[in-house]
Amino acid sequence: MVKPDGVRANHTDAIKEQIQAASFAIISQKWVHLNESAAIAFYAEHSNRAFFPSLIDFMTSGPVLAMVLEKPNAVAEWRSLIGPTDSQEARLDAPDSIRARYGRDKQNNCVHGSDSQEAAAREISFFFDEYHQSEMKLDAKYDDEL
Ligand code: DGI
Repeated sequence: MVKPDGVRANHTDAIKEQIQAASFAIISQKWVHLNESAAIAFYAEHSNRAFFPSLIDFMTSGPVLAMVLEKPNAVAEWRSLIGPTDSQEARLDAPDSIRARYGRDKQNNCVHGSDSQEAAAREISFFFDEYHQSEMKLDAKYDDEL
């Protein structure tokens, strides 16, 4: 997922170029504007953390681009391409990573990546199953760019 900060700063095309250069196939993609209940559901595992309210504000602040990426060992390969959670740490440890290049800090880190096969299955279903669509405001205004 390209998060609201990455979309706002127009990094989506550069990120897609990095995705393709790393030999991922983009299987599906969709613009979505998460509402509060959708953002809370997506990050439910962090609901007790002090940063949660700020994370929800951030994740609902604008549209995101959700994508299904395919490649052997895709979960680990994508996590490696995006770099550490904290963009400042990423600039030190993984300077070519997406978060190092386009993120700002721990929260405004530009992209999301599922952290396991199970999370990937759950998150793909979250964004792409019709059942969940009523949870989110779809952002159709960018659709002709896909
Ligand atoms: O899987 P990641 O996105 O790399 O990291 P995560 O699952 O630990 O955290 C999910 C998101 O929550 C992360 O991308 C940004 C936010 N977050 C994590 N730790 C902090 C944080 N936000 C703030 N403001 N402060 C944190 O310490």
